[in-house]
Amino acid sequence: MTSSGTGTALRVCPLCEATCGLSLTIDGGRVTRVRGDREDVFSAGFICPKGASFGELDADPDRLRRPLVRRAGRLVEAGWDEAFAAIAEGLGPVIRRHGGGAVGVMLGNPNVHTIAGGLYPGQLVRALGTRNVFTASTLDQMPKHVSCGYLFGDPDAIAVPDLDRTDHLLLIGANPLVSNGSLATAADFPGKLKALRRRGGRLVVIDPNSTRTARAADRHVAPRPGTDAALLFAMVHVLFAENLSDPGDLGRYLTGTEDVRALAADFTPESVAAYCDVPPDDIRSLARELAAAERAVVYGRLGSTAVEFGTLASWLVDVLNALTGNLDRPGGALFPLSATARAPRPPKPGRGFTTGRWHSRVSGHPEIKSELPAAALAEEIDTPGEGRLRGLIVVAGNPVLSAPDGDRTDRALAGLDFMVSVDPYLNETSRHAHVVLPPPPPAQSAHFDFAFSALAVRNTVRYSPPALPLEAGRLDEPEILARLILAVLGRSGPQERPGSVDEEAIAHRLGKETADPHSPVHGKDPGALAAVLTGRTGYERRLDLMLRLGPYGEGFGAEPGGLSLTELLRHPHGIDLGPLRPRIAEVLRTPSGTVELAPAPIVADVPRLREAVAGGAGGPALVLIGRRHLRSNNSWMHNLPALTGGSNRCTAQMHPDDAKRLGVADGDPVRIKGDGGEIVLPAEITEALRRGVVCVPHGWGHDREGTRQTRAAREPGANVNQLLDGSRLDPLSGTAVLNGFPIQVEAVR
Ligand SMILES: Nc1nc2c(c(=O)[nH]1)N[C@H]1C(S)=C(S)[C@@H](COP(=O)(O)OP(=O)(O)OC[C@H]3O[C@@H](n4cnc5c(=O)[nH]c(N)nc54)[C@H](O)[C@@H]3O)O[C@H]1N2
Ligand SMILES: Nc1nc2c(c(=O)[nH]1)N[C@H]1C(S)=C(S)[C@@H](COP(=O)(O)OP(=O)(O)OC[C@H]3O[C@@H](n4cnc5c(=O)[nH]c(N)nc54)[C@H](O)[C@@H]3O)O[C@H]1N2
Ligand code: SF4
Ligand SMILES: [Mo]
Repeated sequence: MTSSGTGTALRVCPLCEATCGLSLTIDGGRVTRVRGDREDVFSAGFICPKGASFGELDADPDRLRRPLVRRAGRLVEAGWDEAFAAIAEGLGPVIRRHGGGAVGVMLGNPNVHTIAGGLYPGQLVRALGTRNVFTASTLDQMPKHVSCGYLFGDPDAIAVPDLDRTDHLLLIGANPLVSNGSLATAADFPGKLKALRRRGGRLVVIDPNSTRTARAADRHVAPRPGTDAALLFAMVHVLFAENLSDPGDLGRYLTGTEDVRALAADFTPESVAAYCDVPPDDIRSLARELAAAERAVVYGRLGSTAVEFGTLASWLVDVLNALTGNLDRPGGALFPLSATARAPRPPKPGRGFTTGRWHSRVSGHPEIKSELPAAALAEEIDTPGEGRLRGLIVVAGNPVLSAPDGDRTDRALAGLDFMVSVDPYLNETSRHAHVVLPPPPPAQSAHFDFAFSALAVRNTVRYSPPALPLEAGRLDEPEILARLILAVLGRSGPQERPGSVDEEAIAHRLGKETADPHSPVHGKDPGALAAVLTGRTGYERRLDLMLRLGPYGEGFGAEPGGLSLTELLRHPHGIDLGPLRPRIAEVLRTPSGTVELAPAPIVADVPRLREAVAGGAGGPALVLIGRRHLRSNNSWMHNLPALTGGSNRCTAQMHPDDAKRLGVADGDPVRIKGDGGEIVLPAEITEALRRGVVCVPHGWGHDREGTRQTRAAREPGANVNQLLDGSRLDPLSGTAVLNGFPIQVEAVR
């Protein structure tokens, strides 16, 4: 670490789920070089081009340095006090007149990569008392939460592939050689896949695109997009039909197996072959190989979640793991245990997982994990009537580009009475805000992975203090969010300390812990415990509390030698907490205390799949899927010189046969039409794709007025989500169907 502005500093990378440890060279108060930290306990030196751009990200001249406040229609720079006063003045009347529920909260992806995003959004939502909460989860992994919620009773109990020990990895709709992995936090995915094959293991990929990962596999199966649930059901069918189902030790925790057998009875490989466009024998061998492997694991990602049958497919992934005895077994799928998780308590049946405690106003979508579908954000704002959203707080999100029908979202945001964006950039979304609050660049921020430590393929714990001191005139993001909470509560006076937000959270947790007979601090005085916490800031004290009370914690003296912030600071490269281990008994929170393999809400969705399968090959002629690029990050890293240009382009990839039929040559502009609108972009002809599939990346369309991302605007690309109107959702999870939706394509003459 450095206070003079010169030297090296260690910092975990916040730019994707791989959470690599970086070593930053700092010269004159700037990051001048970035390397992988070889001594990092988790990543051991791995780094990718995005991580290497960390310095550019810090130094981007378009990054906002001061808050922006709308004055006479224009966003102008302002001081922090002024900005929070403007928020109190702007949101206050909305809340007084229409209630806190008239203010929505939209939380974007980077919240899972920041300390601020891990600690404050819950308090912000409670301060507003709003049920209008939207996040990127319903554009992403919500189907997995829902299926795990029903199977295990806890939507956050997600088993991850034990990459270091498996012999057979079946990847469905995932491209970790580009994404660097997701819902499976593993630094150096490329190295781990190589190691798998070196030890004689097999990699099998199911993906309609012959991706970098698919090309590295032993076997690649390319089904029609959106049909995986049927394919997986047929694999389940084969396991039962050929007596290959053997849950092993897990058996005593399983209920509903016979129901699954009955459900799978008519999903024969022959019956789904036309629909999936996969030969029946291929489906049989996929199932047999999985069952035959000593230690195998099925893992599904975005191509299995943001699809028409996302929850069914996510469920079937774990059904396959359970039936083959690979769930909760080394080399299979295991539940991580992070250092800030609640320490395991004696097993007790839970209340189970439910959804629909409330519904969205316009389309009646059920609440899921206290969230409404991101695809419904625009209609909740622009549909007149009682309960309409009039205010919005967006933290680290760009729904104009990342959610369906960007034009509608764009117009809806323009019609809000008051909008706040916490964002480092003036982009397609934040340009509508009345106040923009910019967090500092990553090198000036501390880092702790609350989310990804709970999804990592090995248990470790790391904390990065800020590598550089805060520039003058900056607030760190925890303080920004704490002050935003105070502004919402109407507590903006000069006597109000943002630290009170942290102290309230600490008091709340200690109140609960001291009342819990299983807690190491049961019966102790919460005030005295709070006084023991260390940390320079409120968020550090909260982290200290979570570490002390976590599964590896020192328990305020109950477990000498255990974790605390002080102990963690002694290990700048992190602390290894060991490989994942079986722990299903402490995970289960279902009413039965078992893995409920055939949950009623999921069973009720199976007829919808049967109907689709009955349609056979008669689906739409052309469907669209997405892709990611190593040098891109959703909608927001297109402004960095190191990551732009070259092959990182927004094109419509299609098979040569489709191009020929359409009369399109490589590089020709094509018009793509969908339910929500149309876009024009260049065609890129490639044999990698299946026939009938067009592939366009998301996060592009940087051509709107009033943004400040100079480089991105020069090569704007087109917004693929304009093709969607927000009505195509996986019904059980409210997740937008971003892959496998029908389109029409024509050459632009
Ligand atoms: N068609 C299609 N659409 C997709 C997808 C797809 O595959 N296809 N993928 C979906 C997925 S998986 C996701 S997760 C979403 C992502 O969509 P969003 O959640 O909207 O996330 P990003 O595009 O990553 O935008 C992040 C915003 O956060 C800001 N930001 C960056 N760092 C910070 C920070 O430290 N603090 C704060 N406060 N702000 C920060 C950026 O400037 C940007 O405005 O997109 C989804 N949309
Ligand atoms: N470089 C880079 N890394 C990233 C991101 C980024 O934008 N850039 N985004 C991050 C985020 S927010 C996330 S959520 C993760 C996502 O991580 P991944 O899911 O690994 O990434 P994707 O590239 O979206 O992979 C989805 C794959 O599903 C395939 N697919 C599409 N439809 C179907 C289908 O119906 N069935 C099957 N079987 N496959 C299908 C696609 O062809 C694609 O290869 O990546 C993260 N990492
Ligand atoms: S793989 Fe992800 S975490 Fe690692 S350096 Fe690249 S962007 Fe950062
Ligand atoms: Mo995502």
